[in-house]
Amino acid sequence: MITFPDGFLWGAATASYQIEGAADTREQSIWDVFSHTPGKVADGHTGDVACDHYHRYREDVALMAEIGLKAYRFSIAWPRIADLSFYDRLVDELLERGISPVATLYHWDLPVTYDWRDRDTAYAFADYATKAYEVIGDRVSMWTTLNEPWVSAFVGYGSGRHAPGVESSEDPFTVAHHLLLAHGLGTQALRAAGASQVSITLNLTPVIGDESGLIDTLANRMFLDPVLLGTDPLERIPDDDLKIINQPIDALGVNYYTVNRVVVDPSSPGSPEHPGSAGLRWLPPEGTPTEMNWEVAPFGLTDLLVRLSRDYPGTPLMITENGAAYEDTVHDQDRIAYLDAHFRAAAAAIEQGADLRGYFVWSLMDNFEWAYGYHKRFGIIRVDYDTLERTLKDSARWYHDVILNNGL
Ligand code: IFM
Repeated sequence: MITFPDGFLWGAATASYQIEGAADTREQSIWDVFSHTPGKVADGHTGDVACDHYHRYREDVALMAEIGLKAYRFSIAWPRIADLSFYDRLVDELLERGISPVATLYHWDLPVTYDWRDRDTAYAFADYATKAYEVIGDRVSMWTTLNEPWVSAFVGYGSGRHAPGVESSEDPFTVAHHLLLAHGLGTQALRAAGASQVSITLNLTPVIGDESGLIDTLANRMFLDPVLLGTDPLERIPDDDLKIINQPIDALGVNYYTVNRVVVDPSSPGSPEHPGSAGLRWLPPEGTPTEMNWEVAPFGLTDLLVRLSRDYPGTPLMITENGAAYEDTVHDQDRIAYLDAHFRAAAAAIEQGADLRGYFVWSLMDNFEWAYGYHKRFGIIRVDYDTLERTLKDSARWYHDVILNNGL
């Protein structure tokens, strides 16, 4: 039997645009514009209705309680800034069921009036953080400033596969700088308002086969180092900003899905999401991949957590996302196998000294998977998109037992 430390925080995660719907009750975000632009999202899917969580949150919190979740990670839609009362109701409902609210301020649904290429957006983010804290700060256990700034910068403003759909090799660096600044200013704003627990979530992907270290810098270190060490491996961020970015934080959120396998190939143009990577070619996944065509690589999670504890000591770690898209069935043995292997990999990292405090499965329910629309299903709860009916998958029942036993 593998057991996890006492008080280990088992949870599940979602994000506002991916589940809430009720688009008519808020301002527009860049994802509303992007998804309504023909050809951007598979089959013209949008988040207008999504899982209608905005109206069905009570039912969803009841399902969380049935699974036995200790914590729920959700994101706040910045475009709801004029009226954040939905999160007030959600947080109360969670607490009534004994579930700790973990709130992310930015999971990609930027109000259309802003653009991350503008430095001012970072300051607007800090004002928004203050406002959000005023509404639910007294009841949130952990704040997360940003979710996966790499994706916002390099997929939103590099390859253009995500909103706002900008294709550029230079903008991602400006955007990454401003996002990091937003993290620093947002953390300062949350602290000034009274927050004791503040974190950031990074998507971190171990790289296999790149001796130069370039891809590790572009995928991982260019976010880790400024936040946790106050240094910039790319030497693009001015010192004054690095000081703001390098705020003490209480946890590092880690989103882990897979590894990057690359090989030197002088004829390769590289990847548009890793500017400067010409001469490197991405290899196909080894073994049977998930429906995202991502390699199932639990060893990468152990390596990553151990590396983080070694290179960035003193910051507790939380897995804020891990999970897999598989075919649409409630008998999801593939997902159980994926989670089982990754839970074991996390336990192995703890054995080796990693200070891992919690684990949030992605995702609580099937949802809008960005450019793939509703075609990729990550949920441990199935959503019928015709009726919006929810059904616990076998993985949710299996997870219930893991949580109950605090182990496998
Ligand atoms: O659905 C996304 C989520 O919004 C951010 N992390 C990765 C997930 C799966 O692609």
